[in-house]
Order: sequence, then C-alpha cells, then structure tokens
Amino acid sequence: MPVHNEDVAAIFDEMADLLEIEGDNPYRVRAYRNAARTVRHLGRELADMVERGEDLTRLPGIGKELAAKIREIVATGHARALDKLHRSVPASLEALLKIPGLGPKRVRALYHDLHIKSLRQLEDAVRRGRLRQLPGFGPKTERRILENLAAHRTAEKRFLHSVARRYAEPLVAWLQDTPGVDRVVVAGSYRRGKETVGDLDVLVTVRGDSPVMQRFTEYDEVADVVSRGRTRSTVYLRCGLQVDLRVVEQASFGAALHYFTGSRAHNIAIRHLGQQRGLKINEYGVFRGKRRIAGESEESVYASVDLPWIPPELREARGEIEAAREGRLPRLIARTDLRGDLHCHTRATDGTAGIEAMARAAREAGLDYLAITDHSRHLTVARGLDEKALRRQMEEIDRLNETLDGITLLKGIEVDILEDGSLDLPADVLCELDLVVAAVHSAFRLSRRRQTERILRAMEAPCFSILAHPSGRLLGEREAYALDMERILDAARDRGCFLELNSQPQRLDLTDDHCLLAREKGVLVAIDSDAHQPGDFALLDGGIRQARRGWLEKGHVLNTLPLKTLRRKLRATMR
Ligand code: DGT
Ligand code: CA
Ligand code: CA
Repeated sequence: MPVHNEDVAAIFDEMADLLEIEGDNPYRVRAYRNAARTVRHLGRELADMVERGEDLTRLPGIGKELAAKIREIVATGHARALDKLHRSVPASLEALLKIPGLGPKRVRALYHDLHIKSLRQLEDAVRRGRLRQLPGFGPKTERRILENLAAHRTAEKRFLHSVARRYAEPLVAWLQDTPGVDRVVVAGSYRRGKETVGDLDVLVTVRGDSPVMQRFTEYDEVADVVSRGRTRSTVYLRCGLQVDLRVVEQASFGAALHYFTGSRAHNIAIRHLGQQRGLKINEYGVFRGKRRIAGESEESVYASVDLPWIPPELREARGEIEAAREGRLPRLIARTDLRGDLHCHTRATDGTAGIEAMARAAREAGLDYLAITDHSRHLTVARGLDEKALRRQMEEIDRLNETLDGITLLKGIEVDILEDGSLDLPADVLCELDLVVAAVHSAFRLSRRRQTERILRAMEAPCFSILAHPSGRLLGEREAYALDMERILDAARDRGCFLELNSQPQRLDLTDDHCLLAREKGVLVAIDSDAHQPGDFALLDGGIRQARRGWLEKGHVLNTLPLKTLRRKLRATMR
C-alpha cells in the first residue's frame, strides 16, 4: 500500500490531539499540527521525495525529528510514537474526541478536572450540570454535547464478527489458562453468529478462588478498565472493542449462558413461557418460588418450559420457539456439509495465486470441486478477462483436471451485469462454461425498480447460473443497493437458477432474512468463499454461520450436492 501525504498528515494530527490530551508541551503539539498542514498542502508526494533521498528538512516546519517520522511512516505505514500514545491515552478518551464540539483541550479538561473518561460518564456529568464548573463550557456547549452523544449512540461502532473473533479467541485462551478457571464462553450476539457484534459478553465459571478478574484486567490488549468488581468487569481493548466479563456459579451457568446469549426478544418469549408455568427464569436459574429447579445447563432451562435446546443462531424470535415446540427445528447446515465452492479468483484477474494453488488449497479445505470464476473485461480495476483470455483459461483448466487428484475444477466466470442488464461477454462463450456467476459491480444507485429489472433481465440470459453477492453491500462501508429481493427470488425459482451467499466478512449477503426467504421459496443457495487467495477458503465458516442464522439446512444449499448432481443442476441453467 503506497503511503500518501494525507496518511502522514492524519497521523500528525492524531499525535497532536493525543499529546494535547496528555498535557504535553504546547510547542510540540503545535509543531505536529503545522507539519500536518505543510504535508497536506504539499504539491508532491512525500513518498517520492523519500525515494529520491531528498532533504525533507527543507520543507517549512519540518525539522530533523519530523523528517525521521515521515521516513518511518512512508516506509512502514505507521509511527511507533503514535502507537505508544494510543497505549497511554485511554481509548475511551479518543471516543470523546470524536464528539463534534469536543477538541483535545476540552477532552483534557474533562479528564483532568472531572475524571471523565467515557461517553457514559460524560453524559452523566452534563445532566448533573457538572460541566459548568469548567472554564469555557456553557449551556450551549452542554446542549451540543447531548445532541451529539445521541447521534453518536446510533452510529455506535460495531465490529465484523470475523474481526471480533480475532480478539475473542486469544482472550478466551488467556482466560482459560488462569488457575481455577473452568469454563470460558463468549455469549451475546457473537455466539448467535451475527455478522457484526457491538461488544463481547464473556462468561466464566471457576473452582474455588481464582485470580481471573485480575488476569482479565491485566490482559495485554486491554487499553482501559471501565469497571472492575468481584463478579463483573468491563474493559475496552485497544482496538476499541468493549468486553464484559462475568463470573457465574456452576449451578447458574446454563441460565446465565442462555440469558446473555440473547437475543433479548428470544429471552422475553422464554421467560413468558416460564411465567405461564409458574416459573421465574433469570440469569441465575429457573425458580419455582425460592427453589432453583434448573439452570445448570441450557438444556435444563429449555426443558423447564418443555422445549428442546435451540441453536443460538436461531434465537431471534423469528418462529424458533413455535418450531421447537412442534418438533420442526431445522437441522442446520454445517461446514462439513459443503462439497465444493463455486466462486473464486486467480492471478488471472485480482486473485493472488494460480489456478493450481487455489485447487490444492480447496482440496486441503476438504472440498471436492472448485469453480474458477475470474472477473470479466468490464471490471477493468481487476483486469477482467476478455473472450480470448477466458478461452485460454478454459484450456488450462482442462489440462489441470487431467493431472489434479482429489479435486475437480469447474470452468466459470464472474461476469458483470451491465447497467442495461446485459452480460459483459457474448452468450456463445458463456455457454461453453460449466457455470456463469453474474454480479453487479457498477451503477449501484439505480432506483429499486430499475435495479430489480436490470437483474431480472440478466437472469433471462441464455447462460446464467448464480447471482453473486446479491445485495452489493459492504458492511460498514456501503449500503445494499435498492432491490426487490422477493421478485428476484421468485424469478430465480422460475428460471431454475441460484443465489449466492458470499462468505467474505464484509459481504455476507444474502442476509439471514434473505436466506429464510430463499428457503421458503425453494431457491437453492450457493455458499461461496469468493476466495482471492488460498487462505480464503477458511472464510466459508462465516458463510455457514450466516446460513445457519437463515435456517438453512444441507438440502437448501447447492454446493452440498455431489459433483454429478451439481453438474446436472448447473447444465440446466445453461440453455
Ligand atoms: P450486541 O452486543 O449489540 O451485538 O448485541 P447483544 O445481543 O450481544 O446484546 P448485549 O451485549 O447488549 O447483551 C447480551 C445479551 O444479554 C442480550 O442478547 C440479551 C441479554 N440481555 C441484556 N440485557 C437484557 C435485558 O434487559 N433483558 C433481557 N431479557 N435480556 C438482556
Ligand atoms: Ca454483546
Ligand atoms: Ca454486553
């Protein structure tokens, strides 16, 4: 990744803010701000100047120290000095800084004079009128802060499940490794497999006395301890992720796990069933009067209201309780049910590896078949294939299939659906493939009607097997385009084609609701990795998680089929 002047400027600005919060020398703070301005308005790229060995100290306001920092940032993409500041300034103060109207000076005053270091404490202080004690904080500022806090709450940062997992797994291992600790489980939306999580809710059981709280708050990644108690503590990790830890009794473990797994709506429904039976259900157990009659395991909680255990992914009050009562809970799909993957890229376009390396990695991941689906020519940023290049690739796949053992390659393409609904390559070459994966990569802003009609038209093409990443969303970055998914699914059923659940962590579309709809309408879903490198087949776990939230069983998923049956289904889409 090339480092641009704006990246350097942003780092300098952030350093100035954090130094100011720390109460550093005002001259040093100003030096960083001036340097940020110089860099931002410079006519040429610093990276080029560094490469040519030019003397950076000749730039206005850049001395020896700043020049060295620029060279470091250009070479590594970050500054160690900033990393260090991030470790010393509480992460929650950086969140305060993001509230419009609160600059570093004010954040410093809040922290030093009122010991405020979280948004909650800030809100509390405003409501009690404590801010007025500080110079420079009037009623107008207070009102602005309250407004902005409300706006901030709705835009609260959520973490991709895949990202949260990178923090959750080592933390669980660290806690598990504490003397006296028995069980460690992450509950909450994380356990329900939601595509994004707001925070981590960790439950621990211990035998006898255990230093688990101390071990938790001393964890290397912890930036800030919000509260610490005997049975409950809350911290922020350096990445900004909040983690709640609760120590629960063995006898309550199942009840606590059930309660903190949620969802809230599911819990309320279960508690209601308890009330009908004269039972009180809470995070400590199931009680008849004062007597605890269940709660050691989740099974015992469900059994107390005459239900079988319900998988966490289903606990969203979307009919799972009725299904459980009537003995028709789905047998949710598992990763081991997948026999192949129908969407991946190679070096020929924007992937990083050759076809053979991708095939071997897919085989390692336990798959029997893999479709190679590089981009078509319209997607110039990915150097998409034209007809000639595609034919060359088809020949290469034929050759590889003769020599490869234990995996079969299918010939495919991820062809662009153009704005008018036509496909980006001629039908005759598309129809020579084993499958055609089609996707929208442009004109995301069409009206709902036009976007829907564009895709419906594409589906009518003579060769159309799978609609890839059908909503076009990128979580945290780009909204789904407007689309009438019900009409698309109806058309897919009539046409006999399929929709993809894309396993890339930012995509994960179909959504869970869409999966439910596909299931209802009888449209098979392809759970694909959209792998761009050999390691990406591991992403299929995320696709499976989403499919489970959408109630999908093995029989609802196209690529659980053995190769022969799959080929028959795909051939039927090529007419
Ligand atoms: P998140 O963190 O926003 O992704 O979503 P959750 O579902 O993890 O929510 P969180 O962390 O606020 O609480 C974890 C679970 O604890 C939640 O799913 C249900 C349970 N819970 C928390 N507060 C309440 C409550 O007031 N009533 C009920 N019934 N359950 C609650
Ligand atoms: Ca949570
Ligand atoms: Ca929580």
